[in-house]
Amino acid sequence: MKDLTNRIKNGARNLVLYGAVAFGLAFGTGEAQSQEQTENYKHFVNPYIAPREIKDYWGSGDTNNDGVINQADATAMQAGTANYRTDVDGDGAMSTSADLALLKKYLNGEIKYLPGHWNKLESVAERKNWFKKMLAIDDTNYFREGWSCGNYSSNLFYNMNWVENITNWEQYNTQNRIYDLSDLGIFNLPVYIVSTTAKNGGSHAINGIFLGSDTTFEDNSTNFKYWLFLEPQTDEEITPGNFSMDENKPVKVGGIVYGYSKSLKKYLWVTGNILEWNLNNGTPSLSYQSEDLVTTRPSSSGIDPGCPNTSGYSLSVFPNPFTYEINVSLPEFQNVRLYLMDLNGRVLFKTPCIAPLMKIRESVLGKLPAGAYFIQVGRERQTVVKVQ
Ligand SMILES: [Ca+2]
Ligand SMILES: [Ca+2]
Ligand SMILES: [Ca+2]
Repeated sequence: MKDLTNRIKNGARNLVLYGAVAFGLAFGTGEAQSQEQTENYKHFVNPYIAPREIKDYWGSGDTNNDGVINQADATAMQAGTANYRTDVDGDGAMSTSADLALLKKYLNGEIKYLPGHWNKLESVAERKNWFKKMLAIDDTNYFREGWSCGNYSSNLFYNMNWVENITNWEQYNTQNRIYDLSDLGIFNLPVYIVSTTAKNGGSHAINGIFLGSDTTFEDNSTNFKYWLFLEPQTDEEITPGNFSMDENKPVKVGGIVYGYSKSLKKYLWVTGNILEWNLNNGTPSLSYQSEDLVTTRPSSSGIDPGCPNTSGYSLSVFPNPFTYEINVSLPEFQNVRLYLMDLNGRVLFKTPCIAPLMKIRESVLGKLPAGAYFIQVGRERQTVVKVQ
């Protein structure tokens, strides 16, 4: 790590990235809800989803880049077409027989999504696995003479995330032309720039991505522990107390975004933060969140895909009160999960809903103490009471 320490020391002198401009200055109350809000901004304040609604990104499976993933893409792969979109297993090798086999599985419905379809991924493990693969492919961690930590962090942000119209940004043209923009947004992953303080006291810039939680009710973007932080100079994971993150200094998540300011009546680029925590011996406490920050996973992302249809239907749970068994009746097949939780939202049991009538049996319920619990299916929640 000596090499990294020296590079950070050298770089820290140049680090003048953040702190002066917050989104609040450019996007006051209500302004971000404006019709004139840019796509870039809408995605920037939503750490759950890919930065762009496109198919032109690493591993998408859209071999011929026509915006649709279908048989023509498999045919083109079979005929030898190879590009970054054809590396659907994310191993860095394009258009291999393994990639083709995986794409075919997706096309014939054997799998619901490809490993790079970020918005559809259903578990932390899937998201972490794909992000690590893309990080291994991305070359930001290769040494560049004269770069500061902020340069590495910005470079990873550009490659993973995106900035709309960046070449029209005055600051880009005066200060930032050192970046190779041929990879701008190529990975289409919601990676942010993270401002920290290094253990030597210097301002430092690293990166982070929200991987979320498999427990729906903890899957909140303000929850520090569900972010993965990394050192873009080495690709290593960072936790409080590592050299790159002093465990007693603030951690700020942000980046660069193109948006519309109603007060200034113009489109502009802003550097700023969507989230800040104070660390105290490594324990985070939230100190700022953008008023536009999205804090629940959008149902269209593929989590609980039946959710949009579940609002308003009545969940039938019986008997209630219960002793050893609960039946949960759905009006029709719903591709959602069923959760049993305590009153603090802690998940005690979960299962996919595979039939209109679900049973939670004695093996699960027998050992629960008497008291009140929640049953949650999709967005519907009911209180049930266990009696002895
Ligand atoms: Ca296609
Ligand atoms: Ca591959
Ligand atoms: Ca890398």
